[in-house]
This record gives sequence, structure tokens and C-alpha cells, in this order.
Amino acid sequence: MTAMDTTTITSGAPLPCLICETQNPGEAIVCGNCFAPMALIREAIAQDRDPCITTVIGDSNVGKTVYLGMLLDMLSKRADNFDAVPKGAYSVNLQHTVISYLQERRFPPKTAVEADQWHWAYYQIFDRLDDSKIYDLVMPDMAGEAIAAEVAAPSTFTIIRSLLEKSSGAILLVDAALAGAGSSQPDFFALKLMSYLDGVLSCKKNKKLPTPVAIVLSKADYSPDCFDNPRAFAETNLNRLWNICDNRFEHFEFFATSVVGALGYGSDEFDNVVPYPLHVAPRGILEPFEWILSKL
Ligand SMILES: Nc1nc2c(ncn2[C@@H]2O[C@H](COP(=O)(O)OP(=O)(O)OP(=O)(O)O)[C@@H](O)[C@H]2O)c(=O)[nH]1
Ligand SMILES: [Mg+2]
Ligand SMILES: [Zn+2]
Repeated sequence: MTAMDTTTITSGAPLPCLICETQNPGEAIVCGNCFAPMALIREAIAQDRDPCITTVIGDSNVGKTVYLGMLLDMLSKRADNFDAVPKGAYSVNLQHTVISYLQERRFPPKTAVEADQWHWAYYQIFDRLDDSKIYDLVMPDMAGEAIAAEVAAPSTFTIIRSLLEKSSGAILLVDAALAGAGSSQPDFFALKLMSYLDGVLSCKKNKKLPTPVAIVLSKADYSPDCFDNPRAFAETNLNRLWNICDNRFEHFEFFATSVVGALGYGSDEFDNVVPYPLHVAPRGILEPFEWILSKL
């Protein structure tokens, strides 16, 4: 029995899904259309407040799972001024998986492309300096391949569109190691994603979009100059992305992050050379999140 099965399941009236609005039978465990956990919808109803959805997007292998798992773990360990309470045991699965792998000095496996395999986290975040501020945050960990497929051919993964339409903020991860090494792939992928986001969120053509977007330059341990001035790094190495943000988004900011302090290399079961995290030293994980909260 999974953690999700153990959450209270009240049979009865049909429930509309929070993400895609499909009506689901009262006893459903996941939404029949988009696979969002129905426990999340019941939690949201119990809170009697609309949750803020923050969506983490980015290419495959950019570091979304590692970043999100580390962020949730830091929040639940009372980082900075925040107290974070997971709503439902299913919310802890992502951070549990990521931290367990890192403790074994391995990176977690890539996220399955099937939406019913994604981890969802629903956290209630309290600001200890201002107790009137409570945020109900919903963050799914999506697969980069699914995001790429949806951007290339909209409606391949309708859940991604529904999620972004309902998002109060987005965290876009971009591989700083690749960008710093001169590859144009991260810049082009991010440009496509931002242009897709622009299309999904746009109301009036010439108005800048109010949704805050934090651009997280991941794996910055490979490209340490990124920490000194993330904005300047983006202007130089991710100029196409920088321009679309400047033209279309009212609130955007760049942040450098890394989760590991030292890497070792070894081979996996197929004899591919893979990196192993020898030392976990999170840097810049909370800043993008705090910035998003400040803009909500
Ligand atoms: N050097 C370094 N490498 C990292 C860091 N975070 C992630 N990586 C590397 O990036 C790989 C991919 O990380 P994931 O978090 O699985 O990437 P993802 O974006 O979830 O990928 P998909 O699930 O395919 O969408 C890891 O296996 C590591 O090799 C980091 O902070 N520093
Ligand atoms: Mg992943
Ligand atoms: Zn749904």
C-alpha cells in the first residue's frame, strides 16, 4: 500500500480536480484525466483557501528533481524564516527519495515520462516573521521529456498546460554548466519554454505578464562565476532567454544554485561514466523560492 492510499478517502459526491477541473468519483485516488493526486484536492478543500501552484519547469537532466527535493527538505527543516508542513504523507515522497539517494552518494533516477508516476508535494508554508502570511504551495515534479513533448506539440501532455495556466509562479531551471561551456541548447530550450508560457498565460498581447518567473541556473558548481553575478552570466550565456524575459515578463530574476560540493566519477551497470555526489553542499536553493513568495 502506498502512502497515498492511506490518506482519508471519503466516498460520495464527485470532486472536481484542482488542476484540470475534470469531475472525479469521490473515492478516486488520482484524477482520471491528469493524474494529480486527489488527496491534494481534499487537502485543498479542507484548508478552505486556494492553493498557490508553483511549477518547476526545465529540460530533461537539468536538475529539477534534485533541486525540488532539496528545497522541500530544507523547508521542512526550518530553513530561514519559514516553517513548512507537508499536507499528506504523499508530499514527503519526493524529498525522501532525493535525500536517500544523495546520502548513498548517488543521484536519483530520471523522472518517468508518465504523469501518473510523478511526485506531487503540497506544503503549507508559514512566514515566522509575519504570521498573517500562509502559503499553500503545490509543486509537482514533472519529467523534462514530457515538458519538451508538450512544448513541441501542444496538447501532448494537457496536464502541463493546465498546471501552467493555474500557476501563480514558475521556477525555470537552466543548465549553467552547459551554458557556461558554450552550448546553445539550454538557451534555445528555455526560449521555447518561455514562449510557450507566454502563450499559455497571455491575456493582452502587448502587456507584460505579471506571473513571477525565477530562473535557476543549476549545476553552478561547474561554472562558479555564475554565483558572482547570475544576471550578467545569463545576459552573456543565455541571451535569447534574457531578451524574452525582459520583453514579456514583469517579474523575472536569475539565481545560481548547486546541490553538490564535490563530484566523483565512476561507471554504471552499462559502463557509462556517471557523476557521483561525494559531498552535498546546497548553495542558493532557497533564494529563488523566497523571491517567488515575495512576488505572490
Ligand atoms: N554538478 C552538479 N550536477 C547536478 C546537480 N544537480 C543535478 N545534477 C546532475 O544532473 C542530473 C539530473 O538531475 P535530475 O534532478 O534528475 O534532473 P531532472 O531535471 O529531474 O531530469 P528529468 O527527470 O529527466 O526531467 C543528475 O543525475 C546529476 O548528474 C548539481 O547541483 N550539481
Ligand atoms: Mg526529474
Ligand atoms: Zn485533473
